[in-house]
Amino acid sequence: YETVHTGTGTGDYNGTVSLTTTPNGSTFDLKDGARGGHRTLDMNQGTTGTGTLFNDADDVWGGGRQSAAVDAHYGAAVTWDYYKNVHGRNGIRNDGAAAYTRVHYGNAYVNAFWSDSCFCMTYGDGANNAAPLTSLDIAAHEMTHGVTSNTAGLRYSGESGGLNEATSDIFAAAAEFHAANSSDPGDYLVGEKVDINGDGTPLRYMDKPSKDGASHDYWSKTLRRVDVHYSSGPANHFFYLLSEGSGAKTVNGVSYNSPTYDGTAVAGIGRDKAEKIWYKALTTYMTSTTDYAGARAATLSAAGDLYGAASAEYQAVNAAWAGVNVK
Ligand code: ASN
Ligand code: ZN
Repeated sequence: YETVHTGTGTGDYNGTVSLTTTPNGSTFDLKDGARGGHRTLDMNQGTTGTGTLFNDADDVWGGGRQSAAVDAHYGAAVTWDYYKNVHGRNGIRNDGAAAYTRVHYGNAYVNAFWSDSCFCMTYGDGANNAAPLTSLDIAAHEMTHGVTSNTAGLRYSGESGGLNEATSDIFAAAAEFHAANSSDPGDYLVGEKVDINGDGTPLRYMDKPSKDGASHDYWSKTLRRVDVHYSSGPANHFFYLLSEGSGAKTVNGVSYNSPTYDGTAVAGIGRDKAEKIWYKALTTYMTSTTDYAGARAATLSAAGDLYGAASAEYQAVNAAWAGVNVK
């Protein structure tokens, strides 16, 4: 029989955290019976198959090969809890079933990805196999690709691809804030705990996406031809403006300065409401071919449903889209 057990683990990015594990004889498997049976497995630098389920003698995890597993297992749990507690969503497909997680994929592989075909998330170990891409926001980003795939199904190219990517960045930030982990407080940055660029900078910035040197801050006709990780910029920027408003602001010790397309100031409505609006838009109004104009319409419909078409929230959605040149 299986029981839900609570162990502890120390990985690379989250301090010492609780981990939900499963007793296996006198040992413990890295399997989360409280969240659909989510398992974390060791690819041992390989690139095929499902890998080997992590197992530990004393349920105190971390060090060596276990560190990346601790972070990824924790990241999947906090993302599961975010969707459950905030949106009432029971797992990626809303059916209570878990995906699984593969860590130590490939040799010095500097990426992480979601796959519909395995219904699983996979993480490389980064440069020199020394910087696993297993931070909380990256885990939430990849798991959210599964949610998007099973809801709106935003096609992964053109403007819908940018919206797909932005959805992963938006809920990565949201899950990070929700987890309230003191080693990785919430922020509007993506990948800031993993030195993916090699110079200490985050991978993406939601307040002003162009700070990464490639993402677009505003919608334009050319956006449809831009890589989806850069055409996500205007939607990430919309979400920041809707949450926090334009101009200078410090949140959890991180300073932001968010511009608008024509310089008109935008007032934020708070992250909680912005998350509710994006989630409802994603799960009820967006489809595989939704573009930026469609995302504006979807979020306005969602805001209307949630707060009324005469509400300040509805007007803020309109203003935040104007702030990124979607009118
Ligand atoms: N890490 C990337 C992502 O999740 C992998 C990809 O390009 N799909 O966006
Ligand atoms: Zn992505």
